[in-house]
Amino acid sequence: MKFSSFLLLCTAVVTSASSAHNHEHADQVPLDFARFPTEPLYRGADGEVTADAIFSGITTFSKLPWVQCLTREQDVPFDIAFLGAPFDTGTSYRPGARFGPAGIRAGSRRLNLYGGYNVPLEFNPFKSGLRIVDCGDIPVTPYDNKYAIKQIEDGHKMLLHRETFSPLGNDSLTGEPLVPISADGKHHPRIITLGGDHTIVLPLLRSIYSAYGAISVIHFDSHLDTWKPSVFGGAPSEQAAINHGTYFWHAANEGLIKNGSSIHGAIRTTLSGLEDYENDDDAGFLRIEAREIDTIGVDGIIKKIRETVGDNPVYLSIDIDSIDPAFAPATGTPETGGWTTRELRAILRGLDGIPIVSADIVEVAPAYDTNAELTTMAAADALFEVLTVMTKTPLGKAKKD
Ligand SMILES: *[C@@H]1O[C@H](CO)[C@@H](O)[C@H](O)[C@H]1NC(C)=O
Ligand SMILES: *[C@@H]1O[C@H](CO)[C@@H](O)[C@H](O)[C@H]1NC(C)=O
Ligand SMILES: [Mn+2]
Repeated sequence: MKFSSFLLLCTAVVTSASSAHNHEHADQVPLDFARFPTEPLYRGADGEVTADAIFSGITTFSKLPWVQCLTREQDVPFDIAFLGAPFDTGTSYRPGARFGPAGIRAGSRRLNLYGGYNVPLEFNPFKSGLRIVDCGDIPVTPYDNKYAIKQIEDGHKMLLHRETFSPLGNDSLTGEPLVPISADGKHHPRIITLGGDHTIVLPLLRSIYSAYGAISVIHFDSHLDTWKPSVFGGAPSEQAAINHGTYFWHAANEGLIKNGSSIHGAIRTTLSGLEDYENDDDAGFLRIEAREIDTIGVDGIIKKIRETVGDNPVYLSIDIDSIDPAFAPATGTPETGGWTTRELRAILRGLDGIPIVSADIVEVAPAYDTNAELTTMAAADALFEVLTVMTKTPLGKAKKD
């Protein structure tokens, strides 16, 4: 009995490795999946009985297959990768986001192939035909920020320039193959980075630039993060100048952000003065204040975002502190008066159809969480919306005649 189920498992592994593209979702079978007919815990719609339980086993994001993308398994193609960046030595207040990747993975246990149908978006991202994997974490030194930032850029870039597993498909109107939307004309897989404090977005945008050029950014955060180093902690040294309040200032000055088609949402921080907003304008961003949820509402916010980014390729960065600390307390610099988890999730679903080329969630510091794991669960659920939107939207456009 044991031996035959072992054989079954081997067959499944061999099949998924050798077949080009199958519609059985073999690639998305949860990590610790095992057939075990005598002690059924779950019976799927097709009568398949498994011993896989949501509270058991090794924890990857959504129990996705773990691929050692940066080391031993560099030849395994994928379409979307989750990737941890456990860096938190750029924070100004509470440290601890280095445990974010592990925490967010733990918060994602209940989201997987068998329970992954997103009701409002009417789609199961794990059954999209795309191959989604968890690549583990980028090795990040906690002793040298300059080196760590380079490690994050190089790790992300390595994955971004891999072959994709799935072809783009054909345009539904013309039947012609879609062409990539990248600046270099190539196909690129998408990466969802688990932070880490927000500093990591500087090396991530440097990597994105290598494939897409300057990119439109959608940024959910209670803070601007476009502060000049002289205003935000950067006075002592060149290294202090790169931190979680200044990385967008550096990114804008390096030309990584598309001016005028990038936008912040959920802003509610106090300022050094109104000149912070002038400085933010110079960095190329429009702003949606957190309190606009009470005036224009979720639909108005979605409309403003869509008008700003148009049909540009978009990089999405989510600071968990965009959510109110009542719902997501475990973060580096909490600000009251934020959005509910429900509101942020609805806004993320409103991005459906926007070509999001990569994304991150940052500033999750699990040590400050409740015993009920509110924050890590909110982070994982927000990413579930992002993953659904991504899998519904191919990174291609119709060929122009
Ligand atoms: C796309 O169209 C090509 C012909 O241009 C065809 O060979 C291919 O099977 C189509 N692919 C899909 C996914 O329909
Ligand atoms: C973005 O455009 C505005 C308005 O034209 C300009 O003032 C600002 O310097 C630009 N920012 C960057 C980073 O190029
Ligand atoms: Mn923030």
